[in-house]
Amino acid sequence: MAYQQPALPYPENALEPFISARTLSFHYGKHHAAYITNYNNLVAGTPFDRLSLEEVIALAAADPQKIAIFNNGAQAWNHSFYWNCLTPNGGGEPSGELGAKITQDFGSFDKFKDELKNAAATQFGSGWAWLVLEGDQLKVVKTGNAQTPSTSNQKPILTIDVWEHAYYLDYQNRRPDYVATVIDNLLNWEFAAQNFHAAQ
Ligand code: MN3
Repeated sequence: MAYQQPALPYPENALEPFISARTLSFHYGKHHAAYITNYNNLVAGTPFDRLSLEEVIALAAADPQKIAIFNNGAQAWNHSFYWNCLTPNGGGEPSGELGAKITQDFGSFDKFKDELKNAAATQFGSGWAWLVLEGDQLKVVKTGNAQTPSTSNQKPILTIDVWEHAYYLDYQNRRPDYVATVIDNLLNWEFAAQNFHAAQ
């Protein structure tokens, strides 16, 4: 079955002034859409066609001959997840069980933010910075290119896309400014809390 691109959970201009409508237009409308088109073309007529995107990602990750399917499929999934990690009037600090677990595992919310910023800044080249649950521990990890935490037995809670196409129109080379702005103004802690609850 073809994977359908999920609708953006907000209008393209909803994240301004932090992420422009122009960036979202290219990022959602061109980059994400192209990964999905490529993925659907690659799996069409193969046994993967009958599996879910998540099932295909897990199988393709273990087979070097399926690298193109993995790259396009994982990028399709990573972006669908990323759109939900952002929300207008986001940012702030999570409360409830996720807020308490972040304090327990990182020492404080500020220490968690520093780790996330550091992971995003030090991911060399294209990739992603993540908050994940591994076992019963929250961790900050970074992945290169299309890599996604589910293939490392980590459950994604939150992510920030640090490919240049995510920020270059708005921030040019200033990736740390984009990451700090996203953390302070756009992170969707309600979505993260749902992921954390479901991951346990
Ligand atoms: Mn991207």
